[in-house]
Amino acid sequence: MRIPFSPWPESAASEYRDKGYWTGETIHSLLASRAKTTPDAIAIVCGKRRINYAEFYSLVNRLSIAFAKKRLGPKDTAVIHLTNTFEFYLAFFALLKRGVTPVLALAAHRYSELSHYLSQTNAKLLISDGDIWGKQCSEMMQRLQAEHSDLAQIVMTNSLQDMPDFVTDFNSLTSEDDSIHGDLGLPNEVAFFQLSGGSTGTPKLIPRTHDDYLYSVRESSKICQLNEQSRYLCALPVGHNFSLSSPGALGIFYAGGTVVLAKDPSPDTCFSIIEAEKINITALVPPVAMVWMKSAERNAKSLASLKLLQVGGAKFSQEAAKKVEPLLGCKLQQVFGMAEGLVNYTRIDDSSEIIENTQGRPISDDDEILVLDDNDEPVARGEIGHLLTRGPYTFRGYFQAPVTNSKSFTADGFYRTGDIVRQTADGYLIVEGRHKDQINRGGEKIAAEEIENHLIAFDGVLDVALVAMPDELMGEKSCAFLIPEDVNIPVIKLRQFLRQRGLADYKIPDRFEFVPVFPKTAVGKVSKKQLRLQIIDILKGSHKLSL
Ligand code: OOB
Repeated sequence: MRIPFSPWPESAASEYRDKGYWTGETIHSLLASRAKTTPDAIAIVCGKRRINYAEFYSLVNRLSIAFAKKRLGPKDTAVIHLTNTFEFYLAFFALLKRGVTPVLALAAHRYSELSHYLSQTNAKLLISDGDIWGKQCSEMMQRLQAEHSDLAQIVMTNSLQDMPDFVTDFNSLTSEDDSIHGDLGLPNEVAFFQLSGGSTGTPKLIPRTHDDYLYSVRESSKICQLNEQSRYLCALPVGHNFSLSSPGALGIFYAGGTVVLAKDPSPDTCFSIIEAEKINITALVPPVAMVWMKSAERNAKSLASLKLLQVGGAKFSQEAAKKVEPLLGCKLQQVFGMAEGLVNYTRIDDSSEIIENTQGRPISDDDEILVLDDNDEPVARGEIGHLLTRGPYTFRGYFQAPVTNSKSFTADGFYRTGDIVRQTADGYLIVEGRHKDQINRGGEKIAAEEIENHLIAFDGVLDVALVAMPDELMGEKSCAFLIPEDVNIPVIKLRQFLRQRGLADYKIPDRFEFVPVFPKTAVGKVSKKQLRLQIIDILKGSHKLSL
């Protein structure tokens, strides 16, 4: 094993192979076959650049050789921290080809998150782009390099032209170079790390193998009926599981379609791209879908080419779901997925009843679904319970996290998703809530414990609890309840403190409340349920503000 991971038991693995789910191919092989079958078709549009499959694959090969020359290879890891640019896919495929394992950081991540991924994986390479860091960029990069002795190289790039040192000229390759120009990815080993939304103090890494990921990509591509005419707008962050594989960019590459990148998901940015590029499919999180629906009332004609809008990442209300087709003129598909594996889709031909009221059903007949009560006993079909799952593309353990793993899995390998669901008679899931201690801020996940650990380090804070508060647009925002040592602390100082610690912006609490004590449960733990009710009361104005 090059990168240690929890494998599927051999009996399950051979079943998945026998059934043709795991084909023994690598993720980058899908690009290699497209470069052969449809070399001239446009794979990616990024700003003014249009890259066809042949060029794309040739650049991937060149960059993979450049990685080899930098002595990067199997057993090495690299952190990719890029905005929505062509370079993301280029770096991703080139690393896979070289057998180097990328960690797909989100562009919103900052020092705190990056530092954590670097320590966990001893990554030798960090690929970032200057734009997202603004002025503090070089300072933070220097700090990361100083603190991580394995980190030999940081590549800052916005375009290929900025990385001449890295992309060797194909024509000047020697026979020695040829010998390092192999395909080093192994189908049944870890291809890359996805990130968990998490509920623990530190972000967790999810190892995904070529075999398991590729299966989910192929099936997702079929479920969404993608083909060479599919034109996908990637408006959500490129590295997120939704936009990468559900069916996302990889599903599009598999089908031979075109991925068009948007730098942000706002209607201002996206509507003109949709019109100009004749986009027919895209994926959004619920708050963005709501904003699009508002804008479309004035601007519907630019969306004429759009056939399918996928919405997922957080619960999409039934009322909003009903409005998609009338306002945007396209079909809705609900997607309930997770970086850990399981992805559910409403199917394109499903009734509007199902599309509007459910979050879909699993990709695979072999996705095993359990809905259990608090004592791990199955509930009756249609009743609410904890969702557990196991299957051909659901992982079997977080990277080097034995304590979390012992809590996150049953003895027979079912993953405890932390979601509360109901399953309909025909196997569709309806998400009813969440058991895990996480805030879902319009699709962006915040692990309460991670933020609490930061805030408790602030001088003058005695205790802290982070909870979700309802928000009309985002679904949820975060509220930090603090017990101060003596006097209330200026909120601006708390925010500054968290920023200085290098936390991603979306994780900084939207609101702070100071209280003398926390409500407790019967067993004496902080009652987050009570705190959530307290903040709802405060928002309704029935409580005096404590600020
Ligand atoms: C996607 O992946 P993650 O890893 O950012 O977050 C997973 C969690 C789920 O466990 C659930 O709590 C929530 O996000 N979630 C939804 C949902 N889709 C995700 N909750 C309610 N309704 C939905 N439709 O978010 C993700 C990965 C692949 C495809 C789509 C979303």
